[in-house]
Amino acid sequence: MRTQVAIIGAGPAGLLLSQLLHIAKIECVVLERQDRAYVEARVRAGVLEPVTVDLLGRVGVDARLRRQGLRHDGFNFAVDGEVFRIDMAQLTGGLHVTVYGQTEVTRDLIDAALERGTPLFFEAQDVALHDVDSAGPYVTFGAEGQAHRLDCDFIVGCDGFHGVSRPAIPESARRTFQRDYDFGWLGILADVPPCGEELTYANHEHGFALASMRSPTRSRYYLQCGLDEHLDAWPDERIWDELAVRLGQSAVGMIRGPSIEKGIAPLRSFVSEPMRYGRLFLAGDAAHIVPPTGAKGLNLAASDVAFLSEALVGWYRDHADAGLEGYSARSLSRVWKAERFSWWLTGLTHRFPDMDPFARKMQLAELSYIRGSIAAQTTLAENYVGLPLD
Ligand code: RFL
Ligand code: PHB
Repeated sequence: MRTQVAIIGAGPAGLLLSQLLHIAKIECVVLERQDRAYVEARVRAGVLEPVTVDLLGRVGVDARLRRQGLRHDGFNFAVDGEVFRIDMAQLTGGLHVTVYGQTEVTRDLIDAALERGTPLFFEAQDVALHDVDSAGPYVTFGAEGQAHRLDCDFIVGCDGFHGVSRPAIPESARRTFQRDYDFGWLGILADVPPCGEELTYANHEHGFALASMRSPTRSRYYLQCGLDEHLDAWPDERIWDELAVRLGQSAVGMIRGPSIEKGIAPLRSFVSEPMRYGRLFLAGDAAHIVPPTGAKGLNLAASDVAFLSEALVGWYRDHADAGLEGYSARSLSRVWKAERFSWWLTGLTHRFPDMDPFARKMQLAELSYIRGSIAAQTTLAENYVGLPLD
């Protein structure tokens, strides 16, 4: 087989890139290790920046998002149970985020890809990258019992943190920056109405909590928990009780119900530089991870592929390689700002194992300062709603 761009991974990054290339009439093939049902069922992010919504509109995959996405003009902080609101729209000149699950984004993009005839191989086995630093890179993989070789001009690694693309760059040619946190998030999904109209991020002496949602009838909640904790120790009733404590005022009237999904995810800050090696480009979680506190992971995957598709269009249409040369630096500039924001918001809202009473007072003072300062709220709001695609 031969194509122009081989895309590894059918998460948001790979799928959105395939559609951006499709409208630019650049051929691609997408190789995904998991089956379709698995990819569509993975519950992850839920908050889309305007930049991400615009990109989905640009590829014409926003009909359901426009109908079912929830417009959020603000969000709340709960500090030891007491609530105040950040009016994002007012602070940013009218911008807002959209609550629409990553599962829905993925489903919409897969439907569009299949409808438009984008070659998409699910259950691709043993995907391996070859000669990435030559002008003739190729990918080998197994599908439906057969071995395949896919020749291409470029390979894009959109295969997430545990994928095979980043390790295809020699260690001597990349540098990693990493911070692991000593806690995780226990997340639950339940078919009950959310406890408020907007999201609430809670800093409580027991630890962080977040009240989020997927729709007017489906709630998503998170609790900070220890990395060594097991789900067995967290029956639904204990989770609801703890949410009520940490969310305080904002959980008054919270409706409880059986969880339909439950899991613990570790928190990590990670960047691998550069995001290019020869004819191999990395995008999304393959190159960088943020802790979910700022809701930036999926949005960064989208901005990476926006930059990369622009660069590839420049290469194919105008035979210009300046875009490809500049891709890594351009993406990383936005990535590092989101890394900073996610790290800062994590530090502001979580309970750290080594936190002494002074450190806790510093968190409370900063939250109190934000509550009373339009300047501080503006900084927070412009980062939360997402920085522009420079
Ligand atoms: P993805 O979504 O991980 O997709 C990568 C795809 O590549 C496939 N793959 C391979 N395919 C072929 N060959 C291989 N060898 C392969 N190895 C892997 C995988 O099966 C998968 O389909 O990366 P992408 O596209 O860069 O998208 C990034 C986002 O998914 C990610 O940033 C966010 O979901 C992060 N994230 C969250 N972000 C938020 O903003 N809010 C959240 O609440 C939130 N929760 C989460 C998360 C990430 C999690 N992970 C990675 C474990 C919760 C979890 C559990
Ligand atoms: C979610 O709804 O899954 C969600 C929302 C906001 C975050 C993280 C996760 O910051």
